[in-house]
Amino acid sequence: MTKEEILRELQIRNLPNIPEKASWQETRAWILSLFQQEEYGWMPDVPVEVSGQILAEDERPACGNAVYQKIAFTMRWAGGEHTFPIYLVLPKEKAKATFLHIAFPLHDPVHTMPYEEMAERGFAIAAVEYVDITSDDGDFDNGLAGAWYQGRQRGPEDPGKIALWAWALTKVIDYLETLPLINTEIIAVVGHSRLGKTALFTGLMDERIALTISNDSGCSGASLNHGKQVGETIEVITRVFPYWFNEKYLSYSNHEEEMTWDQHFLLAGIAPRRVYVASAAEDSWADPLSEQTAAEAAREVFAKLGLPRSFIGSHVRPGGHALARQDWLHYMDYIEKYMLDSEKRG
Ligand code: GTR
Repeated sequence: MTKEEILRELQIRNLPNIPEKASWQETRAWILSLFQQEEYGWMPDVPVEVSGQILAEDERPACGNAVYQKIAFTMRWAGGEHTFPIYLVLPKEKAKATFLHIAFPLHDPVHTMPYEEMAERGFAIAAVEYVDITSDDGDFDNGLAGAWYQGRQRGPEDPGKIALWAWALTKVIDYLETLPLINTEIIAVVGHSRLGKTALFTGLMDERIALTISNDSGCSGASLNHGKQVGETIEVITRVFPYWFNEKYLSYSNHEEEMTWDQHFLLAGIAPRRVYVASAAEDSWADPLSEQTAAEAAREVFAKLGLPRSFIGSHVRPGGHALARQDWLHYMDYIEKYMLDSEKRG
């Protein structure tokens, strides 16, 4: 798709504007509340202690002698705790940047992670298989959901599964901050599809994340609801996956055009930190044109804050719905080009 097509979409979609508050800080706080209140649910707000125990460790000669570790990570709060694995790949020297990957099961060949290449280029990886946090279904009695709710009935504003996965990721960052070989100045959170939605919400919530990467996140991720012509709608997603969201979001089903907000608010709300919106040309269910139009709408907000276009990176690669090697190469190139060499920032 061309830039002209995206700009034309932006004109015809008639998107709502973000209400301006006295300062960007206030606007951002308003956006944060909006997405917790209306879509994903309120992220639990309790003090959490984190710890990690190395379960397995070895050196990987095939990827620049990077060290691989499997960690048993525990998050603990007054009255509850949950333990799940984090998979770490640590380059020999302190990493130039760290990918925090909220991943589908890593043995699934559709969801590539070229960790050898990543480690050789000096990136650290912290990967979490999302269902180890809590299951991807309407059961709130297992994993982190079970430990948090402890059989309590979920209220209309309480977190759904996306918010719980995101909450866990913010706590993983607490732990990563204790590891000397990890670079926490440049943390890039990455997720694909439902986990792209999760990555976006995590990036909105946690200001320690320097780059938030949405890979084919689609409906209720980077895609817009206003002017929807193709792909998944709120009606479909809340019917098939109601447990990803809070109850409030279900009320927007078939009322998209009346909404006073849309998903570009989420992308914009991450400013002044960076965002990357990746799409796949044949991924019509996620609606690549809509994802890129949202990125363009958010760029307008970034521009008002004096941030250059490149603060929202993007690509549309050929092919279908997947987190492909080509996507990872784009992410590494982007970080190297815009975030590592301070003279080139901008
Ligand atoms: C689909 C869902 C999408 C997307 C996708 C995925 O079935 O409708 O919103 O999240 O799953 O996660 O692969």
